[in-house]
This record gives sequence, structure tokens and C-alpha cells, in this order.
Amino acid sequence: MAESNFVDYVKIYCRSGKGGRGSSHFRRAKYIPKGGPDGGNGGRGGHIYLRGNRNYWTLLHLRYQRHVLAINGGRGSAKRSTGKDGDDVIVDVPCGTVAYDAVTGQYICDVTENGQKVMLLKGGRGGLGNWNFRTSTNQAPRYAQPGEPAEERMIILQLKLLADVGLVGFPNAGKSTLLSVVSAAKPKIANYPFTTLEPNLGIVSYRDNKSFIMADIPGIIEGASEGKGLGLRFLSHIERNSLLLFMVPADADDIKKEYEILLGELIKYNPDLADKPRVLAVTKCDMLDEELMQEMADGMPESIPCVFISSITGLGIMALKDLLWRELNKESFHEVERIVHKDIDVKTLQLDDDNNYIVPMEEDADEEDDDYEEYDWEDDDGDENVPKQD
Ligand SMILES: Nc1nc2c(ncn2[C@@H]2O[C@H](COP(=O)(O)OP(=O)(O)OP(=O)(O)O)[C@@H](O)[C@H]2O)c(=O)[nH]1
Ligand SMILES: [Mg+2]
Repeated sequence: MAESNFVDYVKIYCRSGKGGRGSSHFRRAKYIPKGGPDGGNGGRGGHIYLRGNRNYWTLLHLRYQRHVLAINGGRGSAKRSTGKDGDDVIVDVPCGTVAYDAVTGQYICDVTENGQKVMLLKGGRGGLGNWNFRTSTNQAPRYAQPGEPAEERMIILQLKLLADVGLVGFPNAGKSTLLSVVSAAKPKIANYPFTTLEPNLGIVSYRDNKSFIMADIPGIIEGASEGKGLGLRFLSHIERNSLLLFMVPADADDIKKEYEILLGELIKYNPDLADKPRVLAVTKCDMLDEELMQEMADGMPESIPCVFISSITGLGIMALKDLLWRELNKESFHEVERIVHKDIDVKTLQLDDDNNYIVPMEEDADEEDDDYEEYDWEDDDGDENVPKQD
């Protein structure tokens, strides 16, 4: 089977640039003996940034880019010249990307806005040249600082889709069908569980040219928070949706119970999800008559607004959109930032061995020479005609 283009996590090896060495140079010029120290500072090593870019929808572009290496800072040189700063590297990621340490699983940072730049690794500071170390008692310091070393880290980037409304339901509940009816998205629909294997996004147009984004997320089953079914992988996409639309089919044995199982799984995965606004839709209501719907309405959970819909006949779809819009625009509506990202268990992710990633630090060409540069006071500038001074 062809590999999917929906890439929601990647592992990359990142290394910032190391700082350039300071120079320990002494001034040489005609008629100026003992010109004194004039070694400049080394340049700063390049930083590595993550930047949110709304033109990306997945991490596909990083799948085969395993190494992100910034440039080292240049060495300082004579005449107090400062070395060149290493170029920074900016890694563009879709909005909603979270970075974790790939070794410990620890949360590092989160990029949610278009254009938002977050520093992932800091480049090393350049070393000071010997000009900085001159004092009245040591007018010829023959030492300079080396640059600060580079930082390296193995990073996991995980995309948590940002959508206004996330569809939450057991497999076969009619989630993809709803998305295909209210938006231009064309998800696969079929009468068997787990038709949808990766999230689909659609833009739902609402009255007066308003719109919101809806995410069809693969079905959840009891035990998903422990990894059953498609498991944890897609629960992460639910974390970022501002509002959750629970979908239970009208032919379910006990609608309230199914809703509670779904909610229970989400809360087991991340307790913060309990605070998200929720709406319940009973789907496939074309199978019910008016009377039955009235009867069922009494048995619905009280804590949550509820609508009866049918994607096939269009029953209740406008009422559902109205309700979603109202909920999305409530004053008390809380934002994505409120979510606290749990550290991840790196062992649960199927990732390649670290050894395939690490790029050995190359031997530094300018390492050996540089404790100080010896200055031959006798042989100034190679000009024979200059009279030697005593
Ligand atoms: N009668 C009726 N059938 C529906 C309705 N909505 C969806 N279905 C049917 O239910 C079946 C499952 O629909 P999907 O939209 O694929 O369900 P899903 O929730 O996306 O399922 P997974 O992707 O497997 O999680 C399909 O055969 C649909 O035709 C509806 O409103 N009425
Ligand atoms: Mg589906």
C-alpha cells in the first residue's frame, strides 16, 4: 500500500551552529612594532526555529528531511574583525504542531499561529578575541575564547490538527457522511467500521459567508485511550478542536451510554478535554419517526445540547450548524492555548532507531592552531627595507 500523505509525526535530528572562536591576533603593520592585540570576536552559531505556516497541512515535507543543521559561526580575525554569524535555520510547520524531546518524550513547545516563531535550539555564542582581554598589566594577551558549543537534540514533531469542530464518534456513526454534506470535502464513506483512517478537514460555510472548520476524525472505540482500535494516535487531533461534536447513531442500543463511553475515553486520554464545549448529534434519524424522536429526546443527557440529524435527508442539519455557530461564538469560549500538552511516551511511537539520525560532529578545522597566534616581532611584514628598531 502506498504510504499515506497524512504525516502527523516526524522525528528529526537538530543541531544548532557552534560559536566561532575569538582570534588571538596581534597587529602587524609597517613602522608599528608591537602593535598590540587586535583579535576580533567569533560569530554566533545559527539558531534553529520552528515557524507556523498556514500553507502546510501536514508534516509530509519533513518526512525525508531527517537532519536540520544550522551553520557554525565564523572565526574572529585580525583588526578586531568579528566572525560572521551562522545562518539560522527556520523549519516551517503547519499551525498546531507540538515539539517533544524524542528521548524523554518531554514537551518542548507548541506552534499555533501563522508566522509564530519559536526557538528550538540556540546557536553557540562566539568567543571573545584577545583584544577584549587587554589590560594595563597584560597588554599582550595571547589567548582568546573558543566559541560556545552547538546544541543537539532529537525532536519529535507532532501535528495536532486545529479545527473549530471535531467529530467524535464510534466507527460507522456517520461522521464522514456529515462532513461530506456540510462541506466540499470528499471523505470515503462506507458501511463498515474504520472507513476513515486519517483525519479529514472541511470548511463548513454558514449564513452570510461565514465559515468554520470541521475535522472528521477516525472512529473511537472503548479502550482507545489505552491504544485499542486506531487508538491514541488520533485522540491527539481531538485535543486541539475548539468544540467537540459527539455523534451517536439513532439505532444505538443506549445513546446516553455510548456518549458516556466516548467522553470517558477522551477524559482518560487527557482530563483537560472534559472542559471543552460539547454538542451531541443523534445521526441517521431518517430511520425514526416524529413520535419516536420525541420519546428519545427525553432520555438524552441533560448536560449537553442535543440535535437529531440525518445527513441523507438533511433533517436537522441547519439546526446543527446554528447550534455549532452559537457555541463557537459564546463569550466564555476557551481557546486552544488552554490545553496542557502531556509528555508523550516515545516507546509507543513506531520510530526509526536513533543511530540512523545522528550526524557526527565534524572535527573542527580551526581547533588546533588557536591558543594564540605567535607573533614574530623580528620579521615585521616581510619588508627588508624597514630599519629594525631596537
Ligand atoms: N440512513 C442513514 N444512513 C447514514 C446516514 N449517515 C451515514 N449513513 C450511513 O452510515 C454508514 C457509515 O457512514 P460513515 O460516514 O462512513 O461513518 P463514519 O462515522 O465516518 O465511519 P468510520 O469512518 O468508519 O469511523 C454509511 O453506510 C452511510 O451511508 C444517515 O443520516 N442516514
Ligand atoms: Mg468515516
